[in-house]
Amino acid sequence: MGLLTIIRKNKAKSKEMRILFLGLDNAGKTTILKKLNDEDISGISPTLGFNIKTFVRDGYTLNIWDVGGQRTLRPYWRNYFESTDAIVWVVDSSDRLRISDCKDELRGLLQEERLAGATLLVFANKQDLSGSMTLHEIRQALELDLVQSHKWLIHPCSAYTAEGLDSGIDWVVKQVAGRLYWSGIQASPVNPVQEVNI
Ligand SMILES: Nc1nc2c(ncn2[C@@H]2O[C@H](COP(=O)(O)OP(=O)(O)OP(=O)(O)O)[C@@H](O)[C@H]2O)c(=O)[nH]1
Ligand SMILES: [Mg+2]
Repeated sequence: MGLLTIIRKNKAKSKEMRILFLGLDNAGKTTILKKLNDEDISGISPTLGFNIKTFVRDGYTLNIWDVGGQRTLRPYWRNYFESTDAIVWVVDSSDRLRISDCKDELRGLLQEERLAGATLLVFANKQDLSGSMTLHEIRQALELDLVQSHKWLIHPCSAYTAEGLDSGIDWVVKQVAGRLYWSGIQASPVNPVQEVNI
């Protein structure tokens, strides 16, 4: 029995997925997760370590790791890479000043060997703010069209209004489930970018 088959079988038993929420500080990672869990989103402080949240979606257990994004904490991100099935990269769409930093950090992440097979969702958060960057602007600024190493999608959302959150997570679950649990799944084209306007 091949290693991949063993991994698939073990994962299939538990139907678990490990999802890593990363992005610059203030992007809205913790707020998104609290909103998804119907928790109060007022008074959230910067994450200094990490939070873990567990959700059940479509019969899959999602173990989500939300790691603080402050510059001094970023060297510790690598401690969370092992066995990651998907990365959710959260972007503050109103933060034009740091979009270049955001690109550099994402680029570094995508070069990590331990994240090689992971699906990538880019959440363009804070779309409720007027003047926030459009999906097209963020896609260009992050140079997403150059990303061939990971299956990716950029998706607009707002943790305040909840728009786009469920549909983004649903895409992640579908992609990971397709890769890990459905045997004989038909391969879909690389990087089928869908843009959903909210
Ligand atoms: N307008 C608006 N503000 C948001 C949204 N999501 C988060 N915020 C605000 O952005 C700030 C940062 O949110 P956090 O969830 O703490 O950001 P984070 O990415 O977890 O930050 P770190 O833990 O430092 O990495 C908070 O003041 C939130 O209220 C959103 O969709 N719209
Ligand atoms: Mg946080």
